[in-house]
Amino acid sequence: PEHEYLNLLKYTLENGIKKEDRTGTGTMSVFGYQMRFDLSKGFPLFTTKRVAFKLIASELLWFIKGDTNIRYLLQNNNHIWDEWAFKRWVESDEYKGPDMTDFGRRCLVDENFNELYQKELKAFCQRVLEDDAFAEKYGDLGNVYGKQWRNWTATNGERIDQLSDAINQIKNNPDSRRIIVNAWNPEDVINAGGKDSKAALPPCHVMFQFYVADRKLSCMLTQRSGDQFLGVPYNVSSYALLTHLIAHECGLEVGEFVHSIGDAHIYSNHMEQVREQLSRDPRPFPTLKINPDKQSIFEIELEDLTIEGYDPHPAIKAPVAV
Ligand code: THF
Repeated sequence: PEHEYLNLLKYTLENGIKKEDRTGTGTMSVFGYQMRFDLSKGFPLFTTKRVAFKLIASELLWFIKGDTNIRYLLQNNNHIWDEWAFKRWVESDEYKGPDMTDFGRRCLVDENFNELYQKELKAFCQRVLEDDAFAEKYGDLGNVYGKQWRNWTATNGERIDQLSDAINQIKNNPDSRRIIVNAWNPEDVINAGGKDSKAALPPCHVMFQFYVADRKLSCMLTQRSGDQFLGVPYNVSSYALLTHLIAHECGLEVGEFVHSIGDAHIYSNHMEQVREQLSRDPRPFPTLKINPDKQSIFEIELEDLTIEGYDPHPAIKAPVAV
């Protein structure tokens, strides 16, 4: 099961092409790769390095709520989206602190700058937690996943709740071949990440589709870009969790999670970490328990989710490319 992922890492080391990228870090990249995980055989939370289930779960619950403001993540001690909100803040006209241009790269090569950056980032997070007006303006990532899943704005101004629609289809029209949630809104993607853009980042997981057969729910994710070392372990567990939650609500068993990635890359500053991870032997996947007293995915909270039997190898640190 975990071999699906380890094989992707190996395949990329052996066949990947050196490719520059937006962040300036450099990658080894392959194009078009698919992995399959049978969710009935254990919950795919990788074991060859420790992966923080709590961070994955709080991020997913944040999407499900339709929230796009990192305040909720910070309240749950989740810092995986900080850099993208921080970027919008330091590029705004209101920011008057030390120059943070290109902070993602500079903090890796300049220890003095890194100290300054860490301090500035910490102050930013603190302010998002404490200052409502500031949080509303600068904690928000714009039209990212939560917005598109729950609150897509149609051209006539009406709102579309794609996630609820998908769940209703699974319940009432399970043979449908149109059970799709699409996060890629071309209008919002224009200039995404740039100054005054509508979204801090164009979605990496572009769309997902559900499939019901034999009373089992399967999910396929189409991802345009996958950071194999940091992001992909999160993405796999996140969509596995989403599939479990929806199956739970709909009274179905879980089937497969199918993961298709367009540009699947290993960043050049993750190579040693990948080799270390590949030297380790995978262990059995853990199991997921969902509080049986809650049915709707919109009621589930962090405390309702438990992972049992997780015995991973130690975590492996790596810098994230912004
Ligand atoms: N950008 C890049 N370059 N990679 C990504 O994986 C990524 N994401 C999201 C948006 N942009 C991205 C953010 N998701 C970590 C994990 C997921 C992220 C961002 C960062 C990360 O650093 N994880 C560490 C531990 C973090 C911690 O403990 O705070 C890890 O070791 O797993 C992909 O959707």
